[in-house]
Amino acid sequence: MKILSTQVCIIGAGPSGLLLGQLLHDIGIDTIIVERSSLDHVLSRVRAGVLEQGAQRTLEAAGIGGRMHAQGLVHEGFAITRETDVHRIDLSGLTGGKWVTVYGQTEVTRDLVDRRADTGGVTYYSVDAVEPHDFAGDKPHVTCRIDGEEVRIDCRFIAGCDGFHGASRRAVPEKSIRTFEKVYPFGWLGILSDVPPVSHELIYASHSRGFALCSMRSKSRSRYYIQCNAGDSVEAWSDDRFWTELRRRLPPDIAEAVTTGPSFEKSIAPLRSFVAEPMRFGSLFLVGDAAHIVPPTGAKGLNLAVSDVHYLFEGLCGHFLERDRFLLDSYSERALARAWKAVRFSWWMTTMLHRFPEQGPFEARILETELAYTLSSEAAKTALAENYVGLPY
Ligand code: RFL
Ligand code: PHB
Repeated sequence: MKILSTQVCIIGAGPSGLLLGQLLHDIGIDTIIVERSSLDHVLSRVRAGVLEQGAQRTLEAAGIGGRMHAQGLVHEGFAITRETDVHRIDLSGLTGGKWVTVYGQTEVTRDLVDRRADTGGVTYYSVDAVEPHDFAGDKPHVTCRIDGEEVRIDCRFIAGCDGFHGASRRAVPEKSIRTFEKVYPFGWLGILSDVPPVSHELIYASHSRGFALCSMRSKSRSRYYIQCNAGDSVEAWSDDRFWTELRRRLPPDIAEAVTTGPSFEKSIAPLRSFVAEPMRFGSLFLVGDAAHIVPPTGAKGLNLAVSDVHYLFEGLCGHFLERDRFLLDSYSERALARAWKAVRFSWWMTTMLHRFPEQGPFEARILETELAYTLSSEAAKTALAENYVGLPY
């Protein structure tokens, strides 16, 4: 067996793993990243689109602000439509000047991959059988298979950045972890198409036929989603069927303004809220989607992954550079406190804006009233805007 050694072994080269790896690498803390998928696969995944300012600052600190600032689109507000009405949420006006940036996760990942390559960080792709071991103590290791060869990576800490289906959380003994989960009875069918977005701001549409979202990746590339049944398959949704259904869920003047075209990506994402507690098990830390999942309605998943990385990076700096354990010891508590607030917000936005198949008439009226109240109250809109732009780290 080949033996490698590093200070922090990072499992997963999604945004959490690559970002943590870069921040540590830049201050001279040695890392090895092991990723199950190929580099091509990692670079082709289409996911999140909205970055909070706090997340942008952390990405800048990792040296990848350039393209994000040049190509990202600053959004100072978004619209919520309710059947035929349109209401603008003035994010900047309601939060004392804050905004979000629309810059795709695919681009963030590409920037991080390029920066790691430029700065000589080590990442192994297409790695099989990754498993963390002995993390109850302070000499953990990770075993895996790289190019068919069995490899053992000795390290001081393991960062489990391997997403919801990864190996890190699964390695934790059942008695040491508590999980909380809600699975929603619908999914999001999303498409990418090289057509100009219908509006320069995002539109979250609540409609009796179901939720829809008009988003974008650039001024010439649109990202649209519609709520679909949990069991739907992509094959059942031709482009024509998608565009027709999207338009039906938008107010007529907006529907008419939608430019349609062929989609080049189409996928269905299930919706789930999930939290694992704690986020630290001895020398193993869970980060990002490995520890928590939120439905995409609040645009929080990637942003939470970045705030986890921020807290863990501070903790690891304390440990390696200042011999101070406080921030590392409080990682789980700090990360969970912020994560639960985003879990609450994402659940609230999802519940308020979607149609639930099992909803009775009482719940339906309550949710209509929740939306009517939110759109008519400055206090409620302020709370919505404060959460949407991102709570402080
Ligand atoms: P990722 O991105 O899942 O990366 C985990 C990486 O680990 C690898 N891996 C393993 N590697 C080694 N060994 C194993 N056993 C492994 N198992 C897995 C995987 O291949 C992968 O490379 O988790 P990370 O880094 O924590 O990042 C989280 C974000 O990807 C996620 O939260 C967001 O995409 C969620 N999300 C959104 N977040 C936002 O902040 N704003 C949004 O607008 C937003 N929109 C979305 C979204 C997610 C969506 N989907 C597809 C669920 C829209 C959608 C449709
Ligand atoms: C996206 O552009 O993919 C996107 C935007 C806002 C959301 C979710 C996804 O709430």
